[in-house]
Amino acid sequence: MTSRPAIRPERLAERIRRFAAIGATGRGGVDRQALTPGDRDARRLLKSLAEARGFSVRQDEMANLFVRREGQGPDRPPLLLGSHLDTQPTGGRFDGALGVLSAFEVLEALEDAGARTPCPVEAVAWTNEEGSRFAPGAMGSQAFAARALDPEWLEARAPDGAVLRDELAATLASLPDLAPVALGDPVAGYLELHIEQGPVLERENTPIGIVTGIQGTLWLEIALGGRAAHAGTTPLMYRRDPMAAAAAILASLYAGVMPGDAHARFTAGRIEAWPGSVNAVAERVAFTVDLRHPDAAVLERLEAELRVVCAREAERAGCSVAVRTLVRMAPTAFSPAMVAVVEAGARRAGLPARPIVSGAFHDALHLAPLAPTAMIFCPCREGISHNEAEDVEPRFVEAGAAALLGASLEFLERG
Ligand code: HGY
Ligand code: MN
Ligand code: MN
Repeated sequence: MTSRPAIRPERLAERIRRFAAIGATGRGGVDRQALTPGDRDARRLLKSLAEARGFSVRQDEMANLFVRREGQGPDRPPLLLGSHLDTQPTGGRFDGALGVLSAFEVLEALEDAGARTPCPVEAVAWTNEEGSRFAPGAMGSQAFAARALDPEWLEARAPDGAVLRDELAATLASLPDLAPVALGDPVAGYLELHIEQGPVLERENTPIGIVTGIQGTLWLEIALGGRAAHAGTTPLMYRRDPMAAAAAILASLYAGVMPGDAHARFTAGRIEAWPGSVNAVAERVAFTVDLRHPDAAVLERLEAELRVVCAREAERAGCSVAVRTLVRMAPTAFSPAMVAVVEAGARRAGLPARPIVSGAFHDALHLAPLAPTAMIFCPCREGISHNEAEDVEPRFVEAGAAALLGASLEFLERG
């Protein structure tokens, strides 16, 4: 090693600005949803930055994108650093991108220092982490860990009508001639830097969260079927109104069931009515549920209570009800050895840190069964995320990247 690898904060800040411009919204956020032209533009930019530094770029059949810096043992499994480049429809500049660009910054810091690493180090951008355009979320990392795509995913339709099969093919084709990576290729270890997306670290003015695990996540679609009717002539007692059933279900869950547990996170984020006419009782109403909890048994109990409420209120309204599971992710604990690497990395960078459990799921959840895995959090302003106002103080961006570099060096030195 000719010099100590070091993060260049201004270079990283400039990268974050360049990527935030791809899909920039008028309110300071980013709309760069998975497998859209904007997603492809970001991938092309990452590839060109990588090739300018002599790194190799590869992708697998789920379009997960790997930027590789060779080590002394080219056949040894790589240390993977990464996150995602896709965003929510009204997302922020840092959710996902901070992790991918800080991972790239670590590769550059190693390259700048002429560092010789025992194994390759790769920055990875996982496909479709958000899951808002095509469910489930964390699709790319899930396929990588399962060593296969779920064929059902290929038929998934986005709210704009696009079909995943076509969008994936277009994305793969947008980076022709890349060397292939097999899904599930061996990985020596995985580290992910991400914004906390909650208020804890900022409130404590702690620059680094040592993420010990991720809470459980359940996504459901509740579909209610009734009978379309005239809004003006049909008395309420003659109706079979799925909107009335949905309202009763949501009122019962928001006001009754969920407040009973301080750790429960219940969200109905999307609701659709068909035919959607102002003066016709709906025939069908469907809404999504995102339910989370750190305790698997409690999550199971809350799901059971939710299903009872759905059946009861649908019956009261004379409607049918179908509950479809879109995503089921069990609570995950990261490997203590890798958590210790993150702790040592923060110490090495001279950064105050504290343990924390992630309320959001991340690609690290799927890597955890595959290889020693852990995450690093940095604070974001007022914990706001999945919102165009998402923001991170420059000092926390620098701290996060420095902790990622520190943890990477710790991991590489422990061999
Ligand atoms: O929903 C999540 O937890 C992730 O941020 N996509
Ligand atoms: Mn994210
Ligand atoms: Mn997100």
